[in-house]
Amino acid sequence: MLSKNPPLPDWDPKVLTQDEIRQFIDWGYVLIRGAFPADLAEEIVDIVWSRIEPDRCDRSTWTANRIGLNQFVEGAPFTRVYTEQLRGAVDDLLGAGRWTCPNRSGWWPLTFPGFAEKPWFPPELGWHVDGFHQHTLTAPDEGLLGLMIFSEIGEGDGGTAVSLGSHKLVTRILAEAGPLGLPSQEAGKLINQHRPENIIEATGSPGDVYLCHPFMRHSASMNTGNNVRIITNKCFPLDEPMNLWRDRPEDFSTVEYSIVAALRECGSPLWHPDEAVA
Ligand SMILES: O=C(O)CCC(=O)C(=O)O
Repeated sequence: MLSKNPPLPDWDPKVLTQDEIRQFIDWGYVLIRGAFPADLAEEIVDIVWSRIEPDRCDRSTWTANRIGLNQFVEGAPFTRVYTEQLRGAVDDLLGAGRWTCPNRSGWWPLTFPGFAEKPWFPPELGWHVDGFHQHTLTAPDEGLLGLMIFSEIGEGDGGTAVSLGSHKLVTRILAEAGPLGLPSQEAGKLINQHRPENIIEATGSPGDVYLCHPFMRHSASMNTGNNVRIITNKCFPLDEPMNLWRDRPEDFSTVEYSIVAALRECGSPLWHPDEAVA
């Protein structure tokens, strides 16, 4: 459910609707359907298959439930996924001119069918917030978590499990840690003292992109479907640390605003910028 108050700043989003921006602030994600063309996804999937050992056409070679292709796919055709629509949506969340469009993919976690049976259930373990950087409220390292979908993912097909609204818990934990924040492992331990709530599966079609809050808890899930689940997890870093102390509400990016809103909601104090080390 979307909250009604307080009213959003006087933003002029390029792609997202007011409801989508409100959803991002409340629940930490938006889903951009058809953010890039499905035939481009197919072209890139061919490249991914050519770089891994399992054979696309020979199921006997699918011997693990999960394979991570740690290589980036760089340059064209990959760069064509950053369509005007996708770039506009990222602008709406991070602020135009505050991030640089990447020229490559993220890593590729692939999950294979045949290792778990229906019914799908949410993972018990593996919940985390991305990034090995020092986690602070303003760190620029992970501006957005992008889950970019390259295969058809229905329910139970191994879509990333995402704990909606968890950016608020993580905001509180990082606020309590103070301006120096926490190393990623420490942050992970504190976050994992809480059970993940409001779990959804990141389902979708080739070309869909989930743009998630940088503090979003998520975890890999078992593929109980019939097809290989292919996504790239693409981080969209910021050019500079976030600024949570802007004078005019409309100057905040949506992500900055969501952090300030979460602090207000949980009653956590925001330290002074002079103390902040991002
Ligand atoms: O495989 C997935 O669905 C999630 C992967 C993940 O958690 C990550 O890349 O951080």
